[in-house]
Amino acid sequence: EKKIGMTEAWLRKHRLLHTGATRHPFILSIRDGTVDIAAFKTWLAQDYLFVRAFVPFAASVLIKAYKESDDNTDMEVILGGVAALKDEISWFKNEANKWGISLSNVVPQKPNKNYCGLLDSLTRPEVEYSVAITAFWAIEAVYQESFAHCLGEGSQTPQELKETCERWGNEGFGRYCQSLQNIANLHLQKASDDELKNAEVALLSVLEHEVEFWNMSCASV
Ligand code: HMH
Repeated sequence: EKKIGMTEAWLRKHRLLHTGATRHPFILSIRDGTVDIAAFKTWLAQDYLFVRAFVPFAASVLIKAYKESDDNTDMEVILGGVAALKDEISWFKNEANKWGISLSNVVPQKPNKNYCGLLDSLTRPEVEYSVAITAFWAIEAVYQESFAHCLGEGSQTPQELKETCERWGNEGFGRYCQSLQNIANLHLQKASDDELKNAEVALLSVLEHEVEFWNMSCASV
């Protein structure tokens, strides 16, 4: 029998917050087909800015993996994630075009600025690898779990939103998130009490900012 990892234990401990981030009314409205398209467009434009800010954070995690991990498959998993962000940015531009949104005029809203501020603080060299990889995994996993829910059994997701849901809800992205979680668990096993505290706080911050990000998208309509 396999002992559960630290990340699974934390998600159980903070179950309400985790559910709040992955089963938000915005996501539930996509899944049941009642989503307000204005909210979706706000989310799309704001998330484009978020993903741009996510790139330097991802790069900082890559640097930490290179320097601090004795297992070089860590770096390759993260490199795959970093490389995929180039395609993701192109996807956002193309999707915005389809919806008639001009990305050059988008102004980041407060919850987005706050979340990008968290990314920036986690980019600092003094942030331990175990803490950074925990946050990195959580950020990706919230989207994976949220959008996979929109594609699951009985979902009524509108056709024009299915591609968006597939982007994060597909099985390959699910396996990638699982790899990140395994890496995080391995490093948390070796972490000091202080690091563990910091990693748990980082996970909670990510979940809270994700809820605020969804709230922001809904509040725009
Ligand atoms: C707000 N969280 C937010 N945007 C994203 N694109 C992801 C997570 C996944 O990378």
